[in-house]
Amino acid sequence: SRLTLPFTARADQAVNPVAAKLLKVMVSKQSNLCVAADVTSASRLISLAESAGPYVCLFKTHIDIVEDFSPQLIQDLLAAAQKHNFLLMEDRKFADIGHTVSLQYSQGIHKISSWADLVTVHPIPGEGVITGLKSAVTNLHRGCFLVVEMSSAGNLASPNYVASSMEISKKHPDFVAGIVCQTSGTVQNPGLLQLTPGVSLDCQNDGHLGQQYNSPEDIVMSRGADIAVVGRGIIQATDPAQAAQEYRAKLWAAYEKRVSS
Ligand code: BMP
Repeated sequence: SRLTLPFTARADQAVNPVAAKLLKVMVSKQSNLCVAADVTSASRLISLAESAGPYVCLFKTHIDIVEDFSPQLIQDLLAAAQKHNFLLMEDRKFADIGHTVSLQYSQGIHKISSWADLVTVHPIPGEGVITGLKSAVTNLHRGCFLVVEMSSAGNLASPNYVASSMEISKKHPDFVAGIVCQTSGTVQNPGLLQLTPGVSLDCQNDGHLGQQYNSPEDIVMSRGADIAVVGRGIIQATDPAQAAQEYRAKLWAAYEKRVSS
């Protein structure tokens, strides 16, 4: 099954080329850690890419929170990604009709499709949200993660919603690299990656803001994460490089335990 098959074997089963590439990066860096780079200045974003970069397979941005965004920032991010061998994911959570998301993906000041290997998408609009994104990127190696379940308290993803979302993912294996979800039964296909946020060594939640955290072991062993997303656990640490190293080691050990069980 997906949970016990090693990443190396799964890379051969991935249909989306970015998923295959990501799996290979994970194996070569021994990292199933994605850092959520939720910082609001270009210099902090780049310094995080430099400090956490060696320990992550994926660098997840919310590019619209950067106060001093410029095209140079994208050049710097791409250079860091190449230097440290990680992929870039813009966590845009597209959630509109196909035509609108095709513009949001490729136009505006951020021109996301020109640099982000991966983006996140809410399946709420139906299949058109994916066909819209695909229509903006002919010939580029791009992919998306479908957000089918969220980590936040009281989120509205019912079992029905999750099941229908997975049906949508099956129709677009060329573009869907993986699934953002919280439970291990959701993703069966070994060619798809499960990305799971809500990971912390120190906290159970973030107070009244709704985030809910699990430990690295839980997220990989019980909740089925292939890649764990860590934001504040790393970026608010006194030493982000050291924190990234610690999360990477714990998450990779949990993955090795999972595949050997
Ligand atoms: P933190 O580890 O600081 O709580 O950050 C989690 C990150 O993952 C944030 O960037 C958030 O946007 C994202 N995220 C999440 O927390 N839950 C989800 O269900 C989906 C997300 O993308």
